[in-house]
Amino acid sequence: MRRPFAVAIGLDKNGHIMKNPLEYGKNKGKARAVVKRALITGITGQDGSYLADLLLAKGYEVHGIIRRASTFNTSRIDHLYQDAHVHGVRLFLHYGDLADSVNLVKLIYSLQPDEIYHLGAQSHVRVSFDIPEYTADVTGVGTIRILEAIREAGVKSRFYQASSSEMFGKVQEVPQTETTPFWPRSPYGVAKVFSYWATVNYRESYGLHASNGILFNHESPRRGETFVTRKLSRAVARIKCGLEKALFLGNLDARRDWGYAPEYVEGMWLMLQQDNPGDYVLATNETHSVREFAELAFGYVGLDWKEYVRHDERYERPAEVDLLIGDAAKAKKQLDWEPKIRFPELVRIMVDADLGLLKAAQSRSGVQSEWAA
Ligand code: NAP
Ligand code: G4F
Repeated sequence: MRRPFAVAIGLDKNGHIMKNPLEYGKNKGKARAVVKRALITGITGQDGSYLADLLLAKGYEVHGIIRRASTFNTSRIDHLYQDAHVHGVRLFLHYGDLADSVNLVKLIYSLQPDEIYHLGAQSHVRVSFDIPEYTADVTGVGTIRILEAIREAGVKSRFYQASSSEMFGKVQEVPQTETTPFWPRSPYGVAKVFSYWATVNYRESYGLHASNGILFNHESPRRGETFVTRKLSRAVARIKCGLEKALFLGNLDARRDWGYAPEYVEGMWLMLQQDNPGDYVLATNETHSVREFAELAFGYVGLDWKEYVRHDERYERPAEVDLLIGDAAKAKKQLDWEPKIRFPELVRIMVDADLGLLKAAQSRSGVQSEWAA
């Protein structure tokens, strides 16, 4: 399989960023105005990968910023790279980091994107208690770096900020809306509040078309393996196939408003298509506990969760967000956005996907289990 270094095709043969990637290869000389150009930070993450799928399907030229890593970190977008050779090159990846403002200014200046989707972040709440300063720098100050880069570069890019329901923290109102006051409960939540207000401030100060999506939890088979839903769906598959005997979790009482990620990236895109910028909650308006997720996921494969789930206090947080439930009425009214995939279907999608992955891996290695048979 082709690997990511070759994907950095926004760079010329000397490793310099090309001013206009459409000057590359068979695209040389073609006018750029034909397609919209988007830049995605966090393109290798869950949301970034679904957003790239969506924008490419809409005909966009898509640029993504990836971090240099000693291991491959593009597994969620490898399928797009392969498609690129069939349908023409419309996906360009560039090395960069949210801690590196010079690189961000250079990229934004040279690319002149029509739309910037800022999804990159240290996004794990529990981990943010272990690395609070790093989280503040990347998840918080990283947003100001992008906003300043837009100003420095003098571009007219529309800007999307990946704000979070974690900002509501110790909730002041149920359900939470765009006007509910914030009370963050983690370094991650604090950093996201900073980024939220930075986005509002640059909109008000400089007239940027800058919008906040206040997104409640959204999950998928591409969800990172250490978030609770994916941790559960993977463990259910592995236990069902006899590869594991137990799953260790933290607080089972926490309640979340869980939606399906591909639907949420559509909402991001809709926000940037509006004449005026704004802030929008995206949520399902349903709340379920971690325990309910476990019960449904194990039950789906005929197992009783109580026999397998154990407690480990390492997964508890110093301060917890006990209850999240969002009201997305504004998004419904102004964007015509509403979620279709509900909680039980989401659980089934995730468990089916992890069972499928495991079965495929087992058949590649010749191992059979009762489930795979
Ligand atoms: P994710 O899977 O954790 O992806 C995060 C992305 O940010 C990855 O591409 C990661 O790159 C990149 N990144 C991390 N540190 C970086 C740095 N220093 N410089 C450049 N890129 C960096 O997160 P997600 O679930 O897709 O969420 C996308 C965004 O929405 C995040 O900002 C998250 O905080 C926010 N959000 C998510 C949810 C949710 O339920 N998923 C809800 C509300 C808000 P690597 O692949 O190299 O690690
Ligand atoms: O899956 P989680 O780690 O997601 P969390 O903390 O809600 O954050 C996610 O959603 C936010 C939106 O509200 C995003 F902004 C953020 O970037 C991220 O995508 O934990 C969900 C709940 C928590 O209450 C946690 O305490 O599950 C509980 N939990 C119980 N056991 C666990 C575990 N969480 C994890 N990660 N691992 C456990 O073993």
